[in-house]
Amino acid sequence: MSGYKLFYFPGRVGGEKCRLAFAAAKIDYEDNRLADEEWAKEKASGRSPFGQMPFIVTPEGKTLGQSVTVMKYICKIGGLCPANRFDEATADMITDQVGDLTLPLINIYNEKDETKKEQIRKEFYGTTLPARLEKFEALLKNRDEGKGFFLGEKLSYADITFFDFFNNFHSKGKEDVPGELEKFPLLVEHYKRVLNVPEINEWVKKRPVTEF
Ligand SMILES: N[C@@H](CCC(=O)N[C@@H](CS)C(=O)NCC(=O)O)C(=O)O
Repeated sequence: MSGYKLFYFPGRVGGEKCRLAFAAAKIDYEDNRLADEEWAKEKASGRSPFGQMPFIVTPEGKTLGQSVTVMKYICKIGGLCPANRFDEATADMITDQVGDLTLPLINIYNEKDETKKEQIRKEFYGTTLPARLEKFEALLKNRDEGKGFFLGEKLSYADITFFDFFNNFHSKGKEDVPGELEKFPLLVEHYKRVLNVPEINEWVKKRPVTEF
């Protein structure tokens, strides 16, 4: 055990990109999956930096919150970060763009009015997402004709974030390629490439099966 501890609810949702990062970075950790009552106690202890999960406790006992920050930190210490500053900024750009795409998903989930829900869904899946995916595919093609990862030959946190968005929220944690990617052959191959990174594939196969 490396001494890292991750704290999140029992599902994938916002914690899974951290678990994927730990797997890809080959860093052992304690995958603490807290039930609501356990979280209430943990939250009351004040240990989580912002009173939210996911957060990690490092081997030195320091804490770090915010899922993207944790995911990037684990990738950086595991060597899954581009080597030059511009590529690192490009990985950040991709990660932030995926973050932007996650917001409409939350809006769709939270909307109680069925007509409005359908409107937001239609706008997102009919217009916004395909337009962004076209750009993601062009970015991928820019490197090695799209035969590798977003920043070249090596996996980085940009790939993990992009994969998690589709695997977590669209393929529901299963290994299937989500339909949303169908019209983007290079992104389909990229999804499979990330899924087939041995450490990621091992984790996807062995992780607890949860609905969300
Ligand atoms: N932007 C934050 C959001 C964190 C967040 O909203 N966490 C939720 C679970 S997904 C949470 O901790 N809810 C329980 C609470 O606030 O008590 C991140 O990505 O980590």
